[in-house]
Amino acid sequence: TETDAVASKAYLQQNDAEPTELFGVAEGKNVVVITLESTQDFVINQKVNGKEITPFLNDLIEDSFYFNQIYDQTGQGKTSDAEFLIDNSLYPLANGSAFVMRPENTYLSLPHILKQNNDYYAASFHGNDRTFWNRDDMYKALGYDKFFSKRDYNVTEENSINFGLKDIPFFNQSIDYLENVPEPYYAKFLTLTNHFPFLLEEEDTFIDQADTEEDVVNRYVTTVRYLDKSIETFFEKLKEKGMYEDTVFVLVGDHYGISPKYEEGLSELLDEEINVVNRMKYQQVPLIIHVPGQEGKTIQTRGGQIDIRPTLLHLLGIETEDRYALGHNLFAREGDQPVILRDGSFIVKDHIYKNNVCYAKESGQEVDESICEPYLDEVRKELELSDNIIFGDLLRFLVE
Ligand code: GP9
Ligand code: MN
Repeated sequence: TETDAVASKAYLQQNDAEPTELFGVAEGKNVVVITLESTQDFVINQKVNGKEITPFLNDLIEDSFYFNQIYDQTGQGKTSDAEFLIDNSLYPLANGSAFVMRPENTYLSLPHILKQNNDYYAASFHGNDRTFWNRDDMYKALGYDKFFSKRDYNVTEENSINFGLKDIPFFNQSIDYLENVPEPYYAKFLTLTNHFPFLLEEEDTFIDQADTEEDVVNRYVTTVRYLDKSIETFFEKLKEKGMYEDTVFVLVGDHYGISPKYEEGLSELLDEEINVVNRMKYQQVPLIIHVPGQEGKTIQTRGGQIDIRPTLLHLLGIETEDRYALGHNLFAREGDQPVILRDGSFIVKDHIYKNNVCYAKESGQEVDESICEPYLDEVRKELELSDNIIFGDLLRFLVE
């Protein structure tokens, strides 16, 4: 009801801390978001048989804000949940995909905010069918002006694999469209090739497979390497066309690639034992924010995909006070706020909480529940509030 909406409003507004010296450094720039399909943070700066899996991203990180403690907060909605988190700074649903279940809602999403502030044009680019994850419907609610989907690309048997159009031709063809998109723009690119079961052709293989007991893990390395190459090509083309300087880039892993079923292979690859703490670490996804001309920095602040929007808006110089977000600006995040995963587990500085058990990160051992207890209420309240907003369509009461 409207009363709930007003009550939520107070909570949602209490979020953001002090402005930092980075406020507005990317003001007015175009925004390019790239979701890195199934990319987990462990691939960054990781070598297999002496070769980097992500040489381009490793270089890019040197000149970027690289957040190396960011957790995957998606649920069953996979890529669509990652998009939901980025655009709304709300949690996805506990069951199903909000894209499929709540496309009729009013959202105060990133495209709407950018439209209001600087008349940004919003476009999403993806080589798959437009109905997948109900994107064609949901994008209207989220405020996208344009969705370039499979029907807009030249998709042939040669340039496709697995789910569809390969990432390199995807970026190549996308650039021609991007050139004609009105500026400033918010453009979101959803990559696809690095998707389970991680299939790749010989001609696209730039690194040897790993040699663990799990073929899935062995192949994963090669498809991540291909994704890295596709981003390199994209950046090269953007530079050639003079479309690089005026853009802020956000690259983020959408969710895990190696499911618990194949974790033995991962443990072999990384030479780490499988325990609850390492498992939680494998839930981390890379978050790279690249502002051309800004000095790079690795930032250890803990966070999740929900924090991307407030962090980006900070760089764009857009006040977040009235933005109804559950995320926090990662440049200013203070104290020991828990990073909350959709299943109710959470991570704080020295502890993690998973399946109703509290663990010390350092030892991996179970500790007394009273240590995690002080966070439980906040965690429950925050997930509940997010669900109430979505199921009650509460943001419709708050639109100015
Ligand atoms: C398909 C893409 C991949 O369009 O979103 O699907 P997912 O990673 O969500 O399984
Ligand atoms: Mn995905």
